[in-house]
Amino acid sequence: LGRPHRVEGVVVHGDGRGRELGFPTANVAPPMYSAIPADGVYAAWFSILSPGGRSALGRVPAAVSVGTNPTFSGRERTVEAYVLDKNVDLYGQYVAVDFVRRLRDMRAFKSREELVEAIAQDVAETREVLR
Ligand code: FMN
Repeated sequence: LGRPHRVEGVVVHGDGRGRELGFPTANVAPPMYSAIPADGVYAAWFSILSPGGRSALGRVPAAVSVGTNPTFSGRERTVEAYVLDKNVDLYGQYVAVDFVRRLRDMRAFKSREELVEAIAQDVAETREVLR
């Protein structure tokens, strides 16, 4: 494409599990007919498109999960961004996710601990990729 694929949407409330896992995510609800990348984990650039939001955050790295959260037997396919190093309330903001690189498949882990370990690794890789 010559540029990263972008998915835009409003940040909505998820199951609230992410905070508990130590990796709170912004659940992005894209409009109908959006082209969502295949299930997996990605390094991406995250930005706020709402008026005034852009200056508040700029473009920041994010580790993004696309899938049904099989570890928790989820059914709904979600696009969830863990925004690195920023602890800001993103609910209701119109945001953009620019997918830079696919890191791995979405997996059903045997325990939360294994999932948390994998996400920590994803975050480290995201840092490397977007440095
Ligand atoms: N969930 C899985 O079931 N399998 C995965 O491999 C997986 N990888 C993830 C990688 C990253 C970088 C992130 C941020 C999340 C990943 N998740 C994965 C999703 C978590 O299960 C999800 O963020 C958590 O359950 C919180 O969901 P909630 O926002 O609906 O509360």
